[in-house]
Amino acid sequence: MSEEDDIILSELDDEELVQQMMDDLYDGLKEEIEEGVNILLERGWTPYDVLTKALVAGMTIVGHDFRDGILFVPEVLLAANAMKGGMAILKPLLAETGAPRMGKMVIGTVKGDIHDIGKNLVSMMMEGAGFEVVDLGINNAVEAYLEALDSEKPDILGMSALLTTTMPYMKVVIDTLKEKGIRDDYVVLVGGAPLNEEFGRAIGADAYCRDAAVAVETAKDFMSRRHNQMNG
Ligand code: B12
Repeated sequence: MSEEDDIILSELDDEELVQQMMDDLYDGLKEEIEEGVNILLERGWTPYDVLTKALVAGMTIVGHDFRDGILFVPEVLLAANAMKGGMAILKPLLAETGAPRMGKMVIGTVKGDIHDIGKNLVSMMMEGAGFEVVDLGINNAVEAYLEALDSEKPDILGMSALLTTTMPYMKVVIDTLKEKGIRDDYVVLVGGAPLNEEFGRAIGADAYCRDAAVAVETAKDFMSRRHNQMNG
């Protein structure tokens, strides 16, 4: 490689570095992403800003080109892998705010769906806000949710779906909770790119959350309402 091609990440200013990180995420370069994350943190960026302004912003570009048929599954997997490398560095930092214990959440991606980046982000942000999170991973059938609700006794159930073909499964889970007479024991939050508020209402969720920050705010809101109810 010639010298001109060799980009030294630490010599770029913030704006150039973020731009380069978006390119590196696009190219699935995990080590470069990890290095970029560390440089931004050393420069005093908050973990949340690194997450949203570099990683999530970069993944949005990947998403557009995947949709438009410019990128394909193998490339997107590499990008996702690079993103996870960066997220692994940020996770302990987002969780170490020492926030008081807010409540407990069980979260999982629904059956047939293996997308987990958004779910993982929600888990990280919830932990950072003081929630205890039990992550069931991907491809969860209704039985897996029921088992976890029974054994973990959370306040909140979170479900994630990224495919229009898997999002209806959330209704299967909620309907099963209704049948068993336990629907109102939990605050049910749903999320994922193809969902919207109307869908959340239609399937009987308590709320649809557009992103991880909204998920945290919504969860806090419900917890304080629950708390007031118990005291009132
Ligand atoms: C990365 C990716 C993949 C990776 C997943 C890697 C992984 N470990 O997750 C791989 C390559 C494996 C993949 C596979 C497939 N994918 Co894909 N994928 C994506 C992509 C590009 C990005 C998703 C992502 O990570 N976004 C970044 C995160 C941060 O955002 P997010 O997931 O939306 O999460 C945020 C919010 O939605 C919300 N949220 C999410 N979950 C939850 C849960 C709760 C409780 C709450 C409160 C909030 C919340 O908060 C999150 C953080 O802010 C999207 C494009 C897109 N626009 O979404 C396509 C996309 C979702 N995939 C798509 C498709 C079609 C597929 C495949 C079917 C492709 C194929 N032909 O094989 C397979 C399906 C596999 C399966 N059975 O699940 C389509 C779906 C189209 C549709 N209408 O259904 C999309 C939209 C791309 C497109 N436009 O064509 N994919």
